[in-house]
Amino acid sequence: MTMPAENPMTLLSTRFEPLLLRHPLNPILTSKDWPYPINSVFNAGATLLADGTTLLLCRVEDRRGLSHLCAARSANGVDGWQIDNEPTLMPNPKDFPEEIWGIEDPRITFVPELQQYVVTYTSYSRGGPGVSLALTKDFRSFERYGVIMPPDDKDSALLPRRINGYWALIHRPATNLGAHMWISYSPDLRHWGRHRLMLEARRGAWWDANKIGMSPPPIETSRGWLVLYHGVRHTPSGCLYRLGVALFELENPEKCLLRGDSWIFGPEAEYERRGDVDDVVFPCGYTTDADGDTLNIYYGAADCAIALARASVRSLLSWLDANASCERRQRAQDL
Ligand code: BMA
Repeated sequence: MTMPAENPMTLLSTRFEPLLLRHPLNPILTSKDWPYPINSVFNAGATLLADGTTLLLCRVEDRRGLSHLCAARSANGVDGWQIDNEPTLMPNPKDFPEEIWGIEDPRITFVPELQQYVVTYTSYSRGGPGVSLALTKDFRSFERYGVIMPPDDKDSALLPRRINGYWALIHRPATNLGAHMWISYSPDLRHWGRHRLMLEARRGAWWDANKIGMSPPPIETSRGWLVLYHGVRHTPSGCLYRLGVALFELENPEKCLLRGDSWIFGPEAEYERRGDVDDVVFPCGYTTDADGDTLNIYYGAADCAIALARASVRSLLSWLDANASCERRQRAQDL
């Protein structure tokens, strides 16, 4: 009998210790917390400011159905949020027509070389979702670079440093043949090329078949870039968004070293299972505690609220060692 490449015995021996622990105060932000009328708040980018404040750049859906971004700041990253009294970054379709139906799902990368935060986000237009980029020093004023990856493309984040002299962007172009994660390189953040397939959606019955996308920006560890990604399972009663993990080579991030076979986090709590879109956990950001190991992962729950789960980099890496198969690239004609 031919064994599938991913060894089922690995799965049978897996003990499902939770790797991401939900915060007891979840959900930590909902529309009720907002200082102006909105429909929902979810999918937030996250970063630590220089003074230790946690900043979330939240996707806020207004009561027309269009999204903008709004900043919320907290001293402990859990409660006491100071939310901007008005939208922080609004779509600007006059100058950026690709934003006509809103801007969504920001990911934040602090780039030491630029001493700025680079925000990549989905700009939604008649052509579909595309990837846009903006720079900021303070999350009050932004320099927009406009659309950097045309539709249909989303789920992007910049790596915080150059790789072999080039900026590297992970993103998720979609075609009717599937939606996989790609990486592209640029000398100046404006012109992108050397596109490479980074991680493929699996096929058939897998939890991450057909459609995957990066979730928060990659986490740099001594063993490689740790990447949390979402897999979308289409079921007769809707989509199921779950989270998996993979590890990529530090100086060659298109090379996958390890990929977990099973998902590590999925919708279970009531606020994840029921909302505007049921059964969705969708992290777009994380911060790291001073111990250098504890991750605070901020995720959208059922497209209605923001929740927090904690994880340990060390545990994620040991779990991958025990539960991952080495990623095998399929031949180009299989795509
Ligand atoms: C994805 C994105 C996310 C959203 C999710 C579930 O395609 O649009 O913003 O949270 O669907 O609706």
